[in-house]
Amino acid sequence: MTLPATNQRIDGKRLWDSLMAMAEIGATPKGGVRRLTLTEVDRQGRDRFRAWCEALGLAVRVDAVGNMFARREGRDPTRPPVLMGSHLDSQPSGGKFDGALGVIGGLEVMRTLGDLGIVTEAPIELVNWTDEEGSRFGHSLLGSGAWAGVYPHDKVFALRDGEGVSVAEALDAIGYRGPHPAAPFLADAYFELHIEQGPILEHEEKLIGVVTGAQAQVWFDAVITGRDSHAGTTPPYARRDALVAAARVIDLVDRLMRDRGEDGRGTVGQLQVIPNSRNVIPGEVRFSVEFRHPASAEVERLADEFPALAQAAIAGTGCTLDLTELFRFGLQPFDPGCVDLVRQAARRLGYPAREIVSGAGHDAVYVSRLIPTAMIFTPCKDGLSHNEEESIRPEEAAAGCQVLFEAVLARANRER
Ligand code: HGY
Ligand code: MN
Ligand code: MN
Repeated sequence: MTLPATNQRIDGKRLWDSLMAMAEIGATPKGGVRRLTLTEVDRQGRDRFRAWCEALGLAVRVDAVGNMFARREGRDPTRPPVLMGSHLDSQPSGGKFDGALGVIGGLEVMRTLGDLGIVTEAPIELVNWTDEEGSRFGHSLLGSGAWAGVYPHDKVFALRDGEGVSVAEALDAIGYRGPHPAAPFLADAYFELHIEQGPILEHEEKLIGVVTGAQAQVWFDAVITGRDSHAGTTPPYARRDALVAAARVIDLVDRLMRDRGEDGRGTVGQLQVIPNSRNVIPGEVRFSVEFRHPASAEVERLADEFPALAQAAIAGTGCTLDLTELFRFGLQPFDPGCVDLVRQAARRLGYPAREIVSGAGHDAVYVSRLIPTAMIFTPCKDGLSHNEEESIRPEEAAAGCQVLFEAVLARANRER
C-alpha cells in the first residue's frame, strides 16, 4: 500500500503542552515522574487522560484490568478498529516520556483528525495499557498481557506488591476495574509510538526508528534463605549469610551478560535484604533477575542454564536458593505491512530514519501476537531512560507523532 501525500500536520506545540501537563502528575524533584501503576497518582493520570478524550467526543471504556480504550467512530462501523497507544504508568523514578509519548501522541492524532474534520473509513481506538512497567507487581506488560491472553486473569488479580496489596485491590482502590472483558477483540492493526530508550538513533542522528521487532527476554524472582545471626559473635564457619550468597548470584548474572558481548543484557534491579539491620547477618534476600538478547536461542539457553549455575554459585554458603521464572518471550517480529507504513511515512516526510529492533519490551510485543503491529521510535538524550533525567526535544516528539498520524490514517482508510 502506498501512502497518499498529505500536508495535514499534527500540532507539535499542543502535543508538547499536553505531555508537560501529564508530566505534572507524579512529578519528581529531578524532573521525572513517579506514576506507579494503580496508585492514586496513576488514577489522576488516567482521569486526566479520560477527560481529554471525552472532550473530543471519544467514547472511553475500561476493561477488567484497567486497560482504557478511547474510540473514534469511522464511516464504516463494520470495519475493525485501528488501535494506537502505549502506557501512562511509570517506573518509580521514571521519565516524562516513556509510555506517555505514545498515549499523548495518539491523543494528538485524534485531536488533529477532529481539527481537520477527517472521518476515517475504519474506527480508531487510543489505548492506555495498565502496568506496562512491571515494577510494582513484578510482571511487565501486565495489562496488554491480560488482554492478549498471555497472563491468566486469576493470576493477574492475585499478584501482590511489596506491601502485600493485590492487583485486584489496587484496581478497586482507584475505581479502574472496568466492566468490559480484558480479552482480545477484532482489530485491524496496532501502532505504538515510543522513545527508543537507547543511544542508537541519537548516535546516528536519526529522527525516526522503524521498529521491526522487540528482543527476547526472561524474568526470574529469586529468594535466598540463610539464617539471621549476630554480626559480632558469629564466626565465619557458622555463618549462613544470604547477602553474600546473593552477591555471588548477582556477579554470575553480570558474567553471563558479558560473555555475550555488546548484545548481552543481564540485570538485577530490585533487591530486598531481610531483616536489613546493620548488625544482623541477613537471613533472607529477595531479588529480581532478567536477561535479554536479540536472539531467542540465547535467552532460551540462559533461561535453561541459569538455575543450575546459580545453585552452584551459592555452594558452601549454607544458604538455599528458590528461583521462579515469571515469564519469557522470544524475539517478537512486527507486521511487515504495518512496518512499511511507518517506513514510507518517515521517507515521505523526509525524516532521517533507520530500522531497529527494540531492546525494551513494549505492549506492542503481546498485542502483535494477535493483530498486525508496528512501532515508531524517537531518539532520547544520551539514550537515557528509566531515569528522571530522560529527555527528548519537542521537534522529535512532533516528528514521531506525525509518522503515527500518517500510518494510522493510511491503515484506517485502506482498501478492504
Ligand atoms: O522493561 C522494559 O523493557 C520496559 O521499558 N518496561
Ligand atoms: Mn515504556
Ligand atoms: Mn519503561
